[in-house]
Amino acid sequence: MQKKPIFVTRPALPPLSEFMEKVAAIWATGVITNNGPLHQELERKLEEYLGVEHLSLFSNGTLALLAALRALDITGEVITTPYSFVATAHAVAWSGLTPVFVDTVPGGFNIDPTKIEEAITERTSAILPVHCYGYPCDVEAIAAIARKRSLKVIYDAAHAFAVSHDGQSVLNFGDLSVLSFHATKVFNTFEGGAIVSPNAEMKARIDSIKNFGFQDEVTVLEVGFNGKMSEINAAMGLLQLNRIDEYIEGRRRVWNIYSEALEGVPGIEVPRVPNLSTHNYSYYPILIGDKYPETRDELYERLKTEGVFARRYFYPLITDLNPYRERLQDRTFVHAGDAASRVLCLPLYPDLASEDQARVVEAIRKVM
Ligand code: T4K
Repeated sequence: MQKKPIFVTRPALPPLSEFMEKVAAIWATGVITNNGPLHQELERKLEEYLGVEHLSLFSNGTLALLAALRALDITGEVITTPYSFVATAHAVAWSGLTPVFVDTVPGGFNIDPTKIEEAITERTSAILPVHCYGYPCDVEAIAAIARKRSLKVIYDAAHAFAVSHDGQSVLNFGDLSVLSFHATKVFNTFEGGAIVSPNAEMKARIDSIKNFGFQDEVTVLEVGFNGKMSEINAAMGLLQLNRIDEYIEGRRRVWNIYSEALEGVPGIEVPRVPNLSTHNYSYYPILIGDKYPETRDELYERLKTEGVFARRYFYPLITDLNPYRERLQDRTFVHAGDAASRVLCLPLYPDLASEDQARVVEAIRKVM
């Protein structure tokens, strides 16, 4: 008999009745998009919850990345990481800019600040690091380089919802931070995203860029696009926000069960919670080493036959994908390559049933 599939994630969903009430309210007003009341309420409530001052909602994280690059007038080359979802590099390339890839730290998943300076040229204008799996980058080292070399920093914080660093939101570091509210994320609005800005002027420019560049009915300030979030997505966000602490707590519970069950299994490296930050438990990336009887890919394939759909985020490296391979400078990505060849993200979501999680653990342990 085919086993019930267990996916890498399932979206947390509010009760349908609550959602339908919100839908009815939208129907009653007839305001379904363009900075409607729910959109405004969600921006305010997210600012409050996340501990940030100025947040602009978007229809997805990728468009938010494009708007962030435009809002800071980035030109030429952008230093980024090969170890991410392809959207990070796509946003740079789609903007007509050149991504310049820098390796990740040994034993970690984020860009290595000690390798950034050697990648800077006279064309470099920004750094686009990723807080991969919600682990904060070395924001202090990156800020020091940016200051010294007059570069802008945009954090791809798609995984970093509700993550704090050194006592404050990690979204307050850098010039801008970009979030994703996709279905697979800790906080989802079906599709969605946001930019966190340091001041009201920057938020106003970003809000204009995502609305075709309009300032008012008759004034278009610049070439913008349509990146607006609809009222239906905002309604979903408001309901999700009511339960977000519960969702994160559910994730923490699942995370801890994995760590207890897998710690000490030869050849399995379990992820650590970073000391200085409040974590969101967005992913559970294990690294498969030589002492495990199967390679990562053998394990990945076998798990699938057992109905466990773990994912190799982020394999292949972006630098091994067709659009980027040919642009490669003379650089190697030893540590990012090592992580990409050994990583496996295990199923993790707030209401992962304990018997399903036990199936995942058993499938991993049984070849020992
Ligand atoms: N920067 C970073 C660092 C990112 O990770 C991402 C997105 C972005 C930027 C761009 O943000 P957005 O423009 O997406 O807002 C997923 C997501 O589509 C993507 O948002 C995410 N990163 C990436 C890491 O993962 P896939 O192709 O792996 O998704 P998919 O459809 O295979 O879904 C994985 C599993 O989730 C499915 O097996 C089942 C479950 N699922 C998925 C969806 C969509 C559901 O249960 N329900 C659903 O509706 O990319």
